[in-house]
Amino acid sequence: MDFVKYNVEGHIGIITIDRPKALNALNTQVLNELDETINRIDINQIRCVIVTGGGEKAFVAGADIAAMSKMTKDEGQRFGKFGNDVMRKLEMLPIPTIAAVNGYALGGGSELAMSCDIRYCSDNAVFGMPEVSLGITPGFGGTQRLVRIVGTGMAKEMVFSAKNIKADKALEIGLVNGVTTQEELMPTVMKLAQKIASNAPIAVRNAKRAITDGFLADMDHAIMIEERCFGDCFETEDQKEAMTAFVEKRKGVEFKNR
Ligand code: DAK
Repeated sequence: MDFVKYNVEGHIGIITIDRPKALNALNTQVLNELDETINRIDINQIRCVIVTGGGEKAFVAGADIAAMSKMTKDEGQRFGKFGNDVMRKLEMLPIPTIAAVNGYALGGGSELAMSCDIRYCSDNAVFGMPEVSLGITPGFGGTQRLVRIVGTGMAKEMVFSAKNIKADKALEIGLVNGVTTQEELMPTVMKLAQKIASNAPIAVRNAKRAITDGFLADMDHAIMIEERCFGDCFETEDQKEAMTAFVEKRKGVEFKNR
């Protein structure tokens, strides 16, 4: 792979969009490689995935404008559909995902970060939805995910004005969960990923499913989704062992993902 790196550290998978000369902009090749990388993630081993950008300036500075500038309508539609499919595949990964936003996250870059469950950023990060300034609408789910994360008023202001926001504002509006220095970003996110990975993997996956699926459902249906996810955990060895350990006052349960 030329532009997407995948490293595994224990139970953590780290995806790096690594095209720093173009500020990690997403062209068809990058999206293809990201798609293949997501397909390769072994969810029996990996319990949390981190997505970040190569270099020190950008997470992802958007879809590749040079490539898009020459696209026909059909090519634009295919590009948009494929990008959307990849973002959706990332969003629907059964295990938690964290975006470590280490610089510019514009357009498709913001949309990639928003396809992750959790976002942290460095203090040099810049978020924005500049699409309308380029004559297009957000096309990788930005109009839909931003509104669900920050609410309609703020999402509409960002999308209609194409104004960028800095890390402190992103924190204030809930677009990110935390801001660190650049040096501290990966250690902070790794620590969170390890904490997630130390919990019962099937329970974490079921909790992700309950939150994601339930969020889009009406409350009666959402509660049923939660009940199913909760009930399923009682078929697992990890639940039996964790609760038995508690009753027997044993510490340090090693979860088996079974
Ligand atoms: N695409 C292509 N190349 C890019 C790029 C991008 N988005 N962003 C940066 N680069 C390249 C620059 O062209 C430059 O290349 P060279 O000239 O060195 O060859 C290199 O990266 C370094 O960039 P700069 O020299 O511009 O660096 P600066 O520090 O001066 O400025 C910047 C950084 C991030 C403010 C600036 O690069 C910038 O404004 N970049 C563009 C940001 C942007 O507007 N991004 C959003 C793109 S719109 C669709 C679905 C989705 C989308 C579209 C369609 N369908 C449904 C069809 C998504 C759209 C978007 O993401």
